[in-house]
Amino acid sequence: MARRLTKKQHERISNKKVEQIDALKSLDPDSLFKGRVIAQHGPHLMVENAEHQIYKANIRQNLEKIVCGDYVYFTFENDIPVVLQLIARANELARVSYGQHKKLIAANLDQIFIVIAPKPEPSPSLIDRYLIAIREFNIPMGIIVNKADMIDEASDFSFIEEYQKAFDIKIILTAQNNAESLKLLHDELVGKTSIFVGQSGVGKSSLTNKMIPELSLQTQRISATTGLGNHTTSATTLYYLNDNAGALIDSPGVRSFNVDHLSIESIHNGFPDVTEYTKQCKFSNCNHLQDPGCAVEDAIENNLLSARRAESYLQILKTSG
Ligand SMILES: Nc1nc2c(ncn2[C@@H]2O[C@H](COP(=O)(O)OP(=O)(O)OP(=O)(O)O)[C@@H](O)[C@H]2O)c(=O)[nH]1
Ligand SMILES: [Mg+2]
Ligand SMILES: [Zn+2]
Repeated sequence: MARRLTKKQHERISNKKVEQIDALKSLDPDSLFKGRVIAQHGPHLMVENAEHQIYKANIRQNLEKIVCGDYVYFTFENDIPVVLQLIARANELARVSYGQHKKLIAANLDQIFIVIAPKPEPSPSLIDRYLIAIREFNIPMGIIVNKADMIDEASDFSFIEEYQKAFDIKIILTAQNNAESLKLLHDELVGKTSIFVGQSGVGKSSLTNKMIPELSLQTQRISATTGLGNHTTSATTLYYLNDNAGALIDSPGVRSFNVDHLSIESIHNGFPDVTEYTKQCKFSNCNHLQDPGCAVEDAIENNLLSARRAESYLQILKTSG
C-alpha cells in the first residue's frame, strides 16, 4: 500500500521546512557551503565539497533522512562541520527493510546498473523488484553481465531478453581481464552519476576499482576522515571518476529487494509487458489464474509474454499492500 501523508503531516513537514529556511537566512552566506554526501557512517555524513575536500559532518536535528548522492548545505560550528539542509532530490532509489521502513540507498542518480554474473546465479525476481523501484523515478538503467570469462553452457541468461522486450535497457558484458569491455563500460559512465547494485559477489567493487584507477587513494582519504581503519562495501559510497568525469556509487550486495513501500500503480509500471495484456482480459476482476477470457494466459500460450514475468508480477502484487 502506498503510504500517503495526511494533511496534518504535510503541514508539519512544511512548517519544519520554513523553520529550517529561516534558520539558514540568519546565517552569514559566506559561512554556508554546498557539498555532496559520499557516504554515511553511523551518525555522521561524509560530505565532499567542489574542491574534493571530505568532511565528517554532524547532522542538524530534525532533518529528513540524507543518503549517499544527496546535495546538502553545511556550515562550521566551532570548526565542526554540520549539515543544515538537504537540497531537493531529483530522484532516489529505495527498498523496504525490516519493519517496513523505506530504506533509502542513494539519491540524484543519472543511471542505475544492475550487476549480474554467472556466479552467484542471477535472480530474475530480484531484478524484477529493482526495476519497479527504478521505474518509480524513470531512472535510465542497464544490466552489466560481469565475469563474462566464466560464462559456459550451463549459464542461462535468456531472461535478459524478457527485459529487452519490455524496457529500454542497456546490456553490457564485462570481465576483469578484458580491457576493451571495461573501456566500453567506462564510456557509459562519463559525465553522469551512476550506481552499481546487485547481489553480493557479482563484482561491483571489482568493477568500481577498474573504473577508477586511483580508487585506493580515494578510499584511503575516506578512511582517514571517518577514522575507521578499513573501508569495505558495508557502506554505499560515491567515488569520482578521474578528471572529474563523473561519479560512481558502489553499494553493498543484497539478497532481496523489497518494494512493499510502493503503490500498486508503481508495481504495474514495473511490468509494462504484463499489464499490456491484463488490460485486455475479459473480466476487469480477472485473477489471471485460469480465469475465462484471460488475455495474460493467451499471451503466454502464444509466446507473446514470458510466463516467468507474469508469475513474478502476480507474486509481487500478492505480497504488497
Ligand atoms: N572470474 C572473474 N571473477 C571476478 C570478476 N569480477 C570480480 N570477480 C571476483 O568476484 C569476487 C567478488 O567480487 P566483488 O567485487 O567483491 O563483488 P561485490 O559485488 O562488490 O560484492 P559485495 O561487496 O559483497 O556486494 C571477487 O573474488 C572477485 O575477484 C570477473 O570479471 N571475472
Ligand atoms: Mg563490494
Ligand atoms: Zn487475466
